[in-house]
Parts: sequence; structure tokens; C-alpha cells
Amino acid sequence: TVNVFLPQQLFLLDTCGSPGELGGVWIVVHGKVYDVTDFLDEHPGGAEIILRYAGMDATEEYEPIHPPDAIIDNLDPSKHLGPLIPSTLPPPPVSADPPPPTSVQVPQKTNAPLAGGELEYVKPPLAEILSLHDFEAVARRTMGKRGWNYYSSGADDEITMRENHNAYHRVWFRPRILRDVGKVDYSSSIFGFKTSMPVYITATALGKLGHPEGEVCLTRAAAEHDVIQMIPTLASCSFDEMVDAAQPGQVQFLQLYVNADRSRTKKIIKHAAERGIKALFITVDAPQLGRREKDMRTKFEGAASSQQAQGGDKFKRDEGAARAISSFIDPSLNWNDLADLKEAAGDMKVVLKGVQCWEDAVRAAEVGMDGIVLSNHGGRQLDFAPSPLTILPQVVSALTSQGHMNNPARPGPKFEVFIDGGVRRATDVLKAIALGATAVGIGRPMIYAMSTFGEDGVSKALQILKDEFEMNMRLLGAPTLSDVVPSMVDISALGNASGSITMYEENYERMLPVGYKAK
Ligand code: 173
Repeated sequence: TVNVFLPQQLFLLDTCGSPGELGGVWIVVHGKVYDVTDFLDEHPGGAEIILRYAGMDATEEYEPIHPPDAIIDNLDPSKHLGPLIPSTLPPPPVSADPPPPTSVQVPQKTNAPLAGGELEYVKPPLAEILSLHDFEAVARRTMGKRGWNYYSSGADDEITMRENHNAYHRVWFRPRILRDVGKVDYSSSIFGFKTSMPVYITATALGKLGHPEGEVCLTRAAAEHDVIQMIPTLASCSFDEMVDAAQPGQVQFLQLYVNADRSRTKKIIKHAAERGIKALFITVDAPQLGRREKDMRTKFEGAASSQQAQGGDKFKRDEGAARAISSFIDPSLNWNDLADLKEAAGDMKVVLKGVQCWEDAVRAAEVGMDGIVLSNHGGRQLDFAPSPLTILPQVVSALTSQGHMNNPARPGPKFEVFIDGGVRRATDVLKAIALGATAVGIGRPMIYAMSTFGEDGVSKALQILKDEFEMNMRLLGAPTLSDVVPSMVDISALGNASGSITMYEENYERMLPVGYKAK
């Protein structure tokens, strides 16, 4: 145990009781003082980060990566020392995440130089946002570096991350003409629960890295637009905050990481059922969190220390908050565990999220799951995992031939197939629907909309998708989603993963070779 002597702490307390032993590591979170001396070695994120905030207000660092009550629940009540007298607090250390710039100098790339050769980037008003790509472009330039690096990065060389979107470029429509498209209806249902469009907001962790209010922005925007939100296990907001933020009757699902301590997972499942969650999505593609080198690289910049330079390396090479807080995820989770989880789920539907081949899709149906999400975790796990769209036709065909899906064009209530990853347009969603998906999960674009414009941004993102559905279904000659059938798409190039182009190159943050440091 490290012992840090902080005599000034004695004067921070507003309590009549004894402040405890002189010395130790005390931090302030949400205006309360905590003695974390004995907790240092237990902290899943390591002692180093706590020590950086010893004697200081750690709230800003704490908030995105912990549910609000984490410190209260995990620390013995004897270590809750009492409220703080604010005026006695020394200023926090320089944040790892400097405030986002209001305008950014962008090196000019066109052939027609402007005066001075540089363009200035000024954050546009929400009214100027026209597509989901636009949110991403604004996010890249205006978000805090830490949030942007965390959300935008993918595994290894980010080939899968880019392929997820590129695969959509290899499917072309076969539009039909002279159909009555005076009225277009893009509403649908997921496990019988109504949704205004075949899209749900999928789970993404650590929302407060993007917006101070966190994931409740997603909950509220989902309510406004009648879409379903999948609550993440590792959100910045607590599970109850997100359920409390929902409107009466609003449908929410829960993404679940299974804990090595199954009793904890069972407790979460029981609580979810009590709070009215309708489906559990068990993440099965992350027995260990992938390496996101771009994200790691920026952490090295912040953490470059004499200890690293000397190669002593007691310093835990910082792979970020996500890795640290994901250490509870059980890598031994296997098919034999599912019956137990399904039973614990009771009336809730149970879906495997992260299926990546038809054999596992069929097995999921055989062992009684209610559905699957074809997903590679937004390209954040195994690089060169195939894009979900590429495998969708073979998955649907295998499930159909084995009797798990009623109709390749429209999965029946028996077993539902979802996909996520790389979706940016309603046309992307329509391709997946044509190929047999019930609905499509959208993750990063929603979190970028939230990070740049809060709840209003998410609401606008969902409205953009609705407008795109309306127009594109009309142009396709499909008045309802049941008219969006396999013969409306040409997938002859889908299996050919080479030769794709990457659009919106501007949004893509290049991998930099080792040695480059942020200025
Ligand atoms: O993709 C992720 O970053 C992710 O799923 C995760 C897992 C554990 C903790 C935080 C994020």
C-alpha cells in the first residue's frame, strides 16, 4: 500500500467526527471526501490514476468511467470521510483532456489555396447538419481528444472497422417503378415491440467522455422518435438513471457483459427484469477487449514518464479506462452457460451479440436463443473479422434451410437476426432489411451526435434517418418494409472485399507511425 501524507486534508472536512489516521490517500468525488488508501491496490483501473488525484477533486476524471454510486458502493462506509469545504480545495491537475477548441486550423488540402493556405474550422450549427457523416466530421474536430480517440478507434489496423462500412458499397439496389408510393411506412417491430423504423440505438460505453449528461441523452431522443435504446453494461450513467429517464411504456433492451462472478450477472438480470427491460443482448465477441492502438498511442503521450523511459516498467502501460474496467468480463463464458442465463432472463428475450459465422448463428437458434446480432463490435475486437453485411446472406440462408426463420425476406417471430457496424444511411439499413435482418444497430453515429449537440443532436440524427427512409423507399418502389425483399438488391459483388473505396476520408483519422506526438 502506498502511503501519501496529505496534512492539508485535515482541513477539508466539515464533519465533527475524527478524520481518521493522519496520512493516507484521500480524494474528493462529488463534493465528498473519501479515504482510498486501502483501495489503491483493489482499484480495477490501477493505483496510478488515483494517486494522480490524491488530495484533489477527482470528479471530472471519475464521472465518465464509473456509475455515480460506484465509489459509495465499493468503499467501506468508514472510508467515507464527509463533505468538503470547497474553498480549501487545491486546483485539480491539468486535465488529461483539454477543453475542445472552438475553432481549429485545418491544413488545406485542395489545389486552390486560400489566403494564408489554411482553413479555419468553426463548429457549424445543428441546422447545417445533413447526414450522420456530418456529426462524425464535427465530432472529430470539436470533441475532447480522449473521447474521440476512445470512440473512433478500432482494433489493430482498423481494416474491419473500415470494411464494416465499405461492404455497404458493394450492394446495389434493383429499384422497381410505377408502384404506388404515395404513402410510405417504414415502421417495424422487434420481438413484437413497435419501432418507428428498423433501427435501434446500440450499446456504447462511457458516454460521458462525449457529453456531460451521458447516455440519458440517447434515452430521451429514443423516446422522442419511438426507437429502442440498448442500454450498455458499462455506461457512464447508471442503469437506473437510464431507465428513470425513459417515458412510460418506452422499450429498452440491455446489453450484458457476463461477469466471472455469475451471482453479479444474475443480480443485474433480475434487476433488469424488475425494471421492465424487454431483451438481453449478451456480448459474445469480447472475451478480452481488443487493442485499439490509436487510442493507446495517445495514452502513451500523456503517460510518458521516466519510469517508462528507464524500462523499469512497473508503470502499468496505460491501455485505457475501458480495458481496466472490463477486467470482470469472463473469458470462460461458453455455450454451456447459456441455458442458465436464459432461465435467469425469464420473460426477457435473450440475444447473442457478436455472432460472426453461420454455424454459430444456427447453434444459437438450436440452443434456444431468441435472436442474434451479427457484429464484430464496430471493428474494435478481432481485426479481419468479416463485415456483418457480408455474412448476412449465408446466415439467413442457413437459418432458413434449418427451419429457424420462416421466410428469408422477413424473419418470423421465431428467431430474429440483427446486424450492426458501419451503418450511416437509411440505404444501408434497407440493404440489410432486404437481406433478411429485422433491424440494424447504430452506435458510433449516435454517440457522435450526442457528443456534438447532446440530446438535440441525437434527435436530429434519428430524424435524418427517418427522412432518408421515406425518400429512399419511395425511390426503391417499396411502400412498406415487407416490400423490401432480396430481389431488390444485387449482391453479386458483396463477397469481394477488395477494391472498395473509403468515402469520407476526412472523417477517418489516419494511423500515425510510432514517434509522432500531438503538439
Ligand atoms: O468497445 C468497447 O470499448 C467496449 O465494449 C467496452 C468494454 C468494456 C469497458 C468499456 C468499453
